[in-house]
Amino acid sequence: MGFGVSGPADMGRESTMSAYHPLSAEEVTGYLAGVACLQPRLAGLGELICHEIGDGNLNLIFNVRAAGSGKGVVVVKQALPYLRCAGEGWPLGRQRMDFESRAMEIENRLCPGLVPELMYFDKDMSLIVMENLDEHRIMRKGLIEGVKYPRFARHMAEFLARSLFMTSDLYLPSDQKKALVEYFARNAELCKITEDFVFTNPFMESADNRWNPEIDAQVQALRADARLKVEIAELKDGFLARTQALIHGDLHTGSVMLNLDDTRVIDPEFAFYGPMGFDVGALLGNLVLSCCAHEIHSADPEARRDYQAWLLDTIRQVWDGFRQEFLRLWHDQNSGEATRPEFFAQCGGDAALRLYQRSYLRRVLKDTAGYAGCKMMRRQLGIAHVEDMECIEDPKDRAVAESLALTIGQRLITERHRVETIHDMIDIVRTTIGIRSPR
Ligand code: SR1
Ligand code: MG
Repeated sequence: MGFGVSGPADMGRESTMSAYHPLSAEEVTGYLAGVACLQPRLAGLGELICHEIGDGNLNLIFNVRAAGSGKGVVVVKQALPYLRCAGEGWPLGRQRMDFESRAMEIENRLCPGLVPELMYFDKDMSLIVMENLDEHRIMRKGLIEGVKYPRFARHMAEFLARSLFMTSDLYLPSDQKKALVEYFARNAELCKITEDFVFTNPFMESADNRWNPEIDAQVQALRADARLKVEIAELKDGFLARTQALIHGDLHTGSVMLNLDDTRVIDPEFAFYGPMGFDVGALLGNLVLSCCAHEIHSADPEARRDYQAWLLDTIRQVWDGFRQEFLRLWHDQNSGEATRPEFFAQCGGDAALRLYQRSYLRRVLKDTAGYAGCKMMRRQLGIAHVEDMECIEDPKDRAVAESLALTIGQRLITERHRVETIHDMIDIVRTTIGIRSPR
């Protein structure tokens, strides 16, 4: 149990190129040749070729392959000193790579096989070198094509349960947990991105917002909805004030790389101590976004029903698997400050603890519904949209999917207090889209 906060900054930093500058693809192979600890892995591979493949909002991503075999060797991720999607006029600290490498190291320890291996961290260059997942693809792209991933739910349930339980007060002694809270609280700049672009700007007038003019009337109505604003303010307060577990912080379907057999969570640069439901909600909310987008992507009604049913059942499986694994860990490794066994000993012991566990997980589920709603809505209203919707060319068609996403998001937020089981959450999706219940 326990992990210190010094982090992988102590991973051998033998590189000679220490003055920060954004690398070009041409420079990367020379850079790697100067990192002593990587040489055993690179030996015998011959010439390496490198391409910059980043299509995200923040960083440079270099894919390094062996020229001979074409096989992926490593991926190099380097922080730019500005927000890539906004341009150089929007400065952003490079320290985020410290938090990403530290979070990756912790996730590797807690969830082996569910995150890419971290091979090297160069603090001065704000870069990490990690495993090349060239047999995986970004989940969002597979979802758009209607691919079903049979192991995803089980893998993500395990990732969520282990990463959240084992960084919480349920597992860690309070001094260790507080040290981690303190360290990750310094990732304030990335938290501020979420505070602004998930919880605030999308729901008010802001120069960085953009939306499909076809849904303008709905957008204006949402911005004027006082009840919705009150609920979002409550969820935002949970994000700001609740240091429940070390969360990934940006766990959408673009942060999952997978194939039919294997699943990896990438990109934990937004990691900090926050509410567990923020991670679970981000993931499930993005599956719901896919469900909305398939109203258009799947033209054939039979194929659409089939894929939406798979998505909804996957949501159920992720939650059920998460809940089951979380409770198993709580039963087997109840070693933290929060529910010390002697506290419950004189008032019914296990039965009392079970009552508390049920209420704890019910609260995580309500948070999950609320945060899923916020994450869904911001993608239609704010600065950062998602490919599921953006790849629908006709604005009228896109409006159909976007409007459903907004209505479901609004309902998940405002109706979350009555969500008692995952079926209640799924029913909100089903009744809004008009998908018949299989039950
Ligand atoms: C400026 S908003 C950029 C977004 O990209 C990241 O993936 C996060 O979701 C963030 O909110
Ligand atoms: Mg990301």
